[in-house]
Amino acid sequence: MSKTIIISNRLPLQIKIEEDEISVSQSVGGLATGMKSVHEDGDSLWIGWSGLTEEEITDTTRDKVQKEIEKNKCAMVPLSEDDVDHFYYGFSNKTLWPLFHYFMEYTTFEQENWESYKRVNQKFADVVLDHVEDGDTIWVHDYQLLLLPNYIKQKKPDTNIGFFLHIPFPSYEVFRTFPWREEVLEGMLGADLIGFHTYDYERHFLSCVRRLIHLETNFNEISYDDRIIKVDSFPMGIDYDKFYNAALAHENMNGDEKSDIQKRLDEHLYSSDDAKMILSIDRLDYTKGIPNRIKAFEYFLEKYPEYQQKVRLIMLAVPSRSNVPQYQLLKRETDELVGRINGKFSTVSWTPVWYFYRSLPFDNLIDLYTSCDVAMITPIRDGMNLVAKEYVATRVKQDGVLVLSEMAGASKEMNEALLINPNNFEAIADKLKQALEMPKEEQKERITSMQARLKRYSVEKWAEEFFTALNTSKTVRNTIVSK
Ligand code: ADQ
Repeated sequence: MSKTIIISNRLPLQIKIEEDEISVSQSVGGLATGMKSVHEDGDSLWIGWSGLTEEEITDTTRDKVQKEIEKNKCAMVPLSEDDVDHFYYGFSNKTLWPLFHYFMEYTTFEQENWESYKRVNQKFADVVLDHVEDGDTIWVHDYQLLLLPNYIKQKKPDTNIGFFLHIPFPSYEVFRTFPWREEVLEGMLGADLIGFHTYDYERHFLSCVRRLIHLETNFNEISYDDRIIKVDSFPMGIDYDKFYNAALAHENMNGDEKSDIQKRLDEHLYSSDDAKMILSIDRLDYTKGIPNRIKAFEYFLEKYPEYQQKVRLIMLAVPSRSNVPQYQLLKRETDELVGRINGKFSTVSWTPVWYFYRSLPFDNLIDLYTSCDVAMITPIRDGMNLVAKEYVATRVKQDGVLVLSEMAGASKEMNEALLINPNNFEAIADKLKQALEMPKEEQKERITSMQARLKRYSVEKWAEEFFTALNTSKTVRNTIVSK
């Protein structure tokens, strides 16, 4: 019987070793949730890196780690410290991540990192080849594994391979600057179905395939060797019910059950009749437009001084890739900007920005989502942005306003948000004012229609539609071959 193999850079498990004892917890991210039912039901295997380098796993702990991984229907790709440095921090995060997000000035092209990227993609392929059988369905995820589909297809042509990119695919003019552009395109073309969050990313990819490796495309199909490869957009959703139900439970909470964070948020909200809160949540990443957001909020307070003392920006930045220099610079810049705006406007009873630099537990995320009147999500570039969707899902009273960057993939589906260009501070200030003054009826109309769409197109549905398309492409291929 054929099985399903899911492959991502990281396994959906958090494994920790302390004094030769290991502890394992399940990841709660969007991908882990979306794949949950596929992975738990039926015959399936998840292949990825455990998060522990080979140097961190000792002879005493190796067996225990291995057993836990197998128990969770996973298989581990062994990565050394050197792999993590060059493949992950080097090529994935200093080349592909900035390039694909149009940050050319941050992009480095290092031969040594490219060699490591190829080597590690091959390591993934070796583990896949140990487990795969003809007829299996394979779903490869994201920019760390662009070469993997082809490495598998070369050895196992009778497998059905899907690839999904979670970040933007850049336009031809940007992608053509990349020294290893042909190899990467050919790597992706090992897949039978290639998925993106939006139609624009799909279009960019097809244009690169035509112009750089001169393949024929017919609408969203590519003829390559003797295969037809399908390219399509699958906008990723969230676990809508999980966020909605958590917010509903939060509504019914009594005073004693409230977290300290919730109590502090309440203090501000009840401080005056017109006190309001604006929320932003992201990984601390330069693509998320955090400095722009602080500057735009500063400009808003200057342009509309009547909001001083009343409106507060609650900004949660989750530490990320903190050993990459650009992220260290961003951290410093963010600290300075928060210091500047708070120094400039604070009074004894009010500070304009509350800044948390840490990862908060799920319950506290719900505290933030449900307490804030406006979510201000202003990435410079973002493949999708799930935070925007999670905010809307938690608005159980159908109030609240989403101010969203046009540069986030999510903006293509969320037309009822107030859309902004993250570089236009004038427009952001005006939209913030519009959001804070929006009549309840209008808020309800906008939130209700976004909620209906998010509920319909949940992350489970996203995974289901991708698999259906992948299995259809297999059926079509079989028909062509048998003719
Ligand atoms: P990310 O860049 O990580 O994902 P995003 O889509 O916003 O960005 O997802 C972040 C996730 O982390 C959200 O589900 C959020 O709830 C969670 N999170 C944020 N802060 C947290 C905290 N403090 N504690 C716990 N969880 C927290 C990449 C791409 C995106 C794309 C996703 C999915 O960059 O564009 O939307 O993959 O494809």
